[in-house]
Amino acid sequence: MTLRLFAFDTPNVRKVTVALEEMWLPYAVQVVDITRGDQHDPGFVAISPNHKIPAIVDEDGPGGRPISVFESGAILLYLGEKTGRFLPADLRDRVPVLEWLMFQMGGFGPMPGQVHHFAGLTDEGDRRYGLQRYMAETRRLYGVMNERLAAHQHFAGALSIADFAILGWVWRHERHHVDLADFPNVLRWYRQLRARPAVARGLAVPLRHP
Ligand SMILES: N[C@@H](CCC(=O)N[C@@H](CS)C(=O)NCC(=O)O)C(=O)O
Repeated sequence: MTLRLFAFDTPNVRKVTVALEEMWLPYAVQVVDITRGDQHDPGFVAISPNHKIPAIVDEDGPGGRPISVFESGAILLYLGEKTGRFLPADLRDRVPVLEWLMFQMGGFGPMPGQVHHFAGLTDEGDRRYGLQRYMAETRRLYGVMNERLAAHQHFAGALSIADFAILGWVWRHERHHVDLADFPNVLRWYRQLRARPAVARGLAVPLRHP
């Protein structure tokens, strides 16, 4: 197996497992249990200097030499380049993929991630303010996605790494308290992606120690 994925069961990792399955790339999972602090292991930090999953090591990198990649957006772009799939070669077609990928990386990930954090607090004052702020922004982002998908089957032309990136977080909509029935175009898109066998495999691959 030439490609190792350093992973735990989280939205940013699920983007990558879905992409790997859709691209038919063989890979081995190395669990990094972030609840135990494995992300601070010096061996892992050497490939992921921000102490976060996901990261990959591809023994069969450019020029046949190994390469490591951290940050899920960079990993998706790398895999798209490597396989020539789900990332258009034509610049005009690639721009919307980059736009929606950056939309996810900069907003629709950090914002619902804050909802996950504040929803877990016990102090009611802290909890209320955080949830009010980040749930409003998360719902606004769902509104933007719903608008986009009103006139588009996918986020950026044909199915792309931008869809996989966004899927990783929509997959956790219940945890950030969003009812997809409020965003019918997102619901339609989500159901369509979940019906794909490779997506189902990517969302089911075990990412925790047994
Ligand atoms: N921007 C990064 C975010 C990665 C990230 O936040 N990973 C979380 C899990 S989803 C993590 O490793 N958390 C462990 C920690 O913060 O200590 C990416 O998209 O790869």
